[in-house]
Amino acid sequence: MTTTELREAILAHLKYALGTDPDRASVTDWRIALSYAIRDRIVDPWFASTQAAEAAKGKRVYYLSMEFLIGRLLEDAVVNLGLMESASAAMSSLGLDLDTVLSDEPDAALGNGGLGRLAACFLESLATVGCPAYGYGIRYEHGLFRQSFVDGRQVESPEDWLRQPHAWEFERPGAAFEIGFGGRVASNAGRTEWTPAESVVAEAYDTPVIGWKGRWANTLRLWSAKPTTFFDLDRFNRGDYYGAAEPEALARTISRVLYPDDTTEEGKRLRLKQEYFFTAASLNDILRRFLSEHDDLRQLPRKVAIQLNDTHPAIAGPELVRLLHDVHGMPLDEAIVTARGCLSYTNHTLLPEALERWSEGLMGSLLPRHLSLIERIDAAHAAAHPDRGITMRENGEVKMGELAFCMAHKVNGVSALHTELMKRTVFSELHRLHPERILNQTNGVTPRRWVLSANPRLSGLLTDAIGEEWVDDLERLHEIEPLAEDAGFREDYAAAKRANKEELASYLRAERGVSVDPEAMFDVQIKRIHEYKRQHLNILEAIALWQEIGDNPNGDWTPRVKIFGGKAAPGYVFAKEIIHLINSVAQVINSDPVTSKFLKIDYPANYNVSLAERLIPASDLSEQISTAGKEASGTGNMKFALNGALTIGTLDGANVEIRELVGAENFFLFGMDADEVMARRAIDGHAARAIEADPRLARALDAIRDGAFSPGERGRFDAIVSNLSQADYFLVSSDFTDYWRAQREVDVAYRDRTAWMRMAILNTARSGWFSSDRTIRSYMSQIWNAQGLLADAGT
Ligand code: 26M
Repeated sequence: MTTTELREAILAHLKYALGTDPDRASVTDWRIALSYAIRDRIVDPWFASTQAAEAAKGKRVYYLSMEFLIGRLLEDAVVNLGLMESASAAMSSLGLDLDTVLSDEPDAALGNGGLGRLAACFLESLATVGCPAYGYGIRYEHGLFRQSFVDGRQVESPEDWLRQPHAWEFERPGAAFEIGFGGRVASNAGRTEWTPAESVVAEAYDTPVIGWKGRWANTLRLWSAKPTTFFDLDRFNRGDYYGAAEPEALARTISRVLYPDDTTEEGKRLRLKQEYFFTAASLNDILRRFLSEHDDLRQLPRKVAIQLNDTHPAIAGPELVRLLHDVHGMPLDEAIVTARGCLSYTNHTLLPEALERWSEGLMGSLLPRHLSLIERIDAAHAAAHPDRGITMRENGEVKMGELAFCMAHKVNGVSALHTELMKRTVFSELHRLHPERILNQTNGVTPRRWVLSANPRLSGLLTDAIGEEWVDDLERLHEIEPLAEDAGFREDYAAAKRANKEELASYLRAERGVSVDPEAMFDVQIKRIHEYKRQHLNILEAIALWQEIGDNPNGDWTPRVKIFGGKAAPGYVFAKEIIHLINSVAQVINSDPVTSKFLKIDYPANYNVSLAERLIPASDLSEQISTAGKEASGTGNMKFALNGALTIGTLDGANVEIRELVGAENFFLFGMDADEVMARRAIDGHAARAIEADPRLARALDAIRDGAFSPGERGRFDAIVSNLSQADYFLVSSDFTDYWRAQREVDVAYRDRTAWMRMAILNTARSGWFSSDRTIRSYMSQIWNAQGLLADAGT
């Protein structure tokens, strides 16, 4: 598409779709006009892919996920269609800067963190490799809350991404299913029938997902809850206007808002409704599509692969059994085996507090038939394994991990270490009974978003050096390995990093009024705030460093800017304390005239996908410092390594694999490994011992305790101090000394710029394996038995 054609298309949409003209148009109008113009280019490849998939009559993959953390869509589409240059030229010919227009788009934040972002990377890779697939989820009216800081404390407000016209979705009133809740189960003539007491309509909204070079496109189908009746006319006529609107409001509540990961008990009932709502709608849709092409439901596993992204859609097991057995009359045992042949399950965490359990009371009242089927499935499993030591139900609760495991033919972890720990801990008993079921699929990230579009400077350099093939064949990055020894390439690589840092520095100055020196090391920790991720270990090190610089202000310190980003679940009190501490420490340290040329701390509020795209390309050091054994994989860690940030990290999650691939000499390792963690926890008074052995740690904790960061309010952070001195379950104190040592090694290494750049280049060169294309191909061959159809789309 030429610049002129694109320009004309934009102007036509501005006029005919938005009803405005160039003199009156706002940035948002231009952005939407551009989006429509780009969307028009997606529709043909999208149709071609759908037709190719229908003609092939092969297997389709269905990715069921409560979360899709997509971020902005326009730039992704422009990049994948190869229209970046035309779009930029077209916009400037209209007097606009493309970047300004692209950044006007609100993030689609329909996810909490790693799990949701992984789903978004997978969708893009599924399209890039040409695998016929659908993503299924919920069209939340409000995504993840917006975060702001008031006096250093997190304040949440609702997010409103759908307020502006949404150019990417197509409403499908014709694709709708009625989803029931509650009611009675009755048997007659040997057939069991569930009669729900209430129901809502699930209506589909489709967003095309276009792969690299527009060769293939899939569909993300999100369900929106609508009432079965729009309003109660009798009540309206009686003058009860609020009452008349009630059925609609109640129904819509189901897709109103994304649940933030949380520890609170409230709203559990609505969450279970959300899970069943989107799972049931998706399964109905899948069966409808299957039956339009085939007639024998026993063939289902040959044509349908359903991936459960965590246990949130685990009710798919009993629901599919119900559809096959109750509705379509397949014998129960056969229905269970058939369902299992379709289903597979990904586990994303071993943290006990995050493993889903539903009380049988709640489940029985909302999903009575499903509860009875779970009992039958459990009984069938017990009968097949008389020596089994586990059950799906315990203390009046259904354990969704066990249910998902028993209803899946494959169960996967998300990194090598995590998968080993799954076998050894939560699923040890089930693993013994089904030794073939668990397998590893190490996570990946899409290079189109996380390198090509987030880091155009690095991308240009890579393409100049080795051609464009790396974009969908990321292991080709190995070809730049020899260039680590090429002084000219190192300089170009350093200049690209430097320019990214300058751009971030001006952003921080403009948006936050913070001034940072691009010469300093940019040390970045961005992820959800959680005790196991140990942002407090990072801030403790900052305090100790600040104290040491203060003792010796004329020392030869390596300047650093520590940047934090991330949200805490609204009900997670301790995580919110950590946020408050980081902001309070930042305030004191940043205003210290003696130390501030060596150490600054910044914590921009409302970290999201778009902010990650700014921060990662500008980072020198990636903080991946979770307690070993607790971070299932991490995916941010991969994005940093690809963009040439060196990692300081523990042997946790995919860090282990990153270190193996980039080389131990190009990775700053510290801390206990997972086995040492377990042993350390058994030592009485481990935290107190660690503090006693390290005066720096003791002094940093004393400063917090004495109110150095809470003037006039000693004891403000006692919850943190006493946690770290006593129970310290996540072993912050025990790992501090080695973390400090590794950080000082980082300081020394950063001063040798040649050596540092060599290491950075090797990180980029050797991280190509972390492309989500590799992950998806591996799911296709090892779990789904699905074939790519790139050649068949003919685009
Ligand atoms: C949150 C707040 C309070 C208590 C528990 C949680 C919580 C912890 C983990 C909720 C959900 C959790 O796991 C879900 C999840 O997002 N897991 C992440 O999945 C990513 C993709 O596989 C991995 O890269 C991350 O390591 C993993 O944490």
